[in-house]
Amino acid sequence: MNCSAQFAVPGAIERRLDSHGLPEIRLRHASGASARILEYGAHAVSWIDAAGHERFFMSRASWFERGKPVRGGIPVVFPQFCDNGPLPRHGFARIHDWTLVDAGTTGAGGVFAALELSDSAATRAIWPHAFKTRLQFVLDTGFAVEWTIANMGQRPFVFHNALHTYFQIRDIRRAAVRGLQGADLIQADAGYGAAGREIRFDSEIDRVFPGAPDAISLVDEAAKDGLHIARQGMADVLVWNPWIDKARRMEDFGDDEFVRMVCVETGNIAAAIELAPGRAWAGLTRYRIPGP
Ligand code: TA6
Repeated sequence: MNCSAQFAVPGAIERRLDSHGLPEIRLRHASGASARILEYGAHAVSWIDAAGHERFFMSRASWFERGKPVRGGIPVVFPQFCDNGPLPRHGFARIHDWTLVDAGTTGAGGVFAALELSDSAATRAIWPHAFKTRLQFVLDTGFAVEWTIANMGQRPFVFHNALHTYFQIRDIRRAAVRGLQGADLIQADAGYGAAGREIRFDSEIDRVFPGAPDAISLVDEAAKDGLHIARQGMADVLVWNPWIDKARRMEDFGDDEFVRMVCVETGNIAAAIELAPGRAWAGLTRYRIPGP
């Protein structure tokens, strides 16, 4: 069922209700790749690459109801990261309805959808600033997220933001994140250290790598697979896996699901961004499957 034909492009862009009754945008690329983005939270819930592999993890126990975050895909974190402030954890952007404002094909043959969220009485009640933020999802042989945040008010404000991306992998115990060497290390549950050549997993990890190199990669040895992550304007990387105990404590996450996922997040996590009135921040993250 099409909620609206306004942005429909036959075979490439479709707007419909998902199986939970939430409006979603479906993108299809000539390569065979596809993606689905919920208008709720501007939440990308699926990216299937040209070879037919689902790249995003989605918990089988995830909620799909307004007021609760979706557990998988790309939760949009803004204007607060985690519990570092008075707002709902990870801010309010992921639990608000965004508006589809544009969709179509790019000059390079990609397919895109753009969604926006602006301040409202509900957001101003908890965060007294006028803003407009836009996420543009671009599907081609990879998947990119282009993000702008504008201060529409008369006073400066500061924010943290991140793409809290859940990747599906075969086995966390045979996975690694490479390219973080040289970055400092802020371990949520321990002290500081310098990241080595690669991050491997044998327990819960919840680590921020401030100022990490712009190009990193996720290696999924068990599946002989992986992907590259490049970013601009997003200073930090965070790597998270809940492991056994935390997985058991999460109501919207299966006890065994920690084995098949890892979050490699990109954003401005360690340090806040300050925006003067009338100014805007722009950044992007691009996910790419290594070529044959
Ligand atoms: O990004 C890592 C983290 O901050 C972890 O500490 C964990 O809380 C995770 O986010 C998930 O947060 P959520 O609010 O989505 O359950």
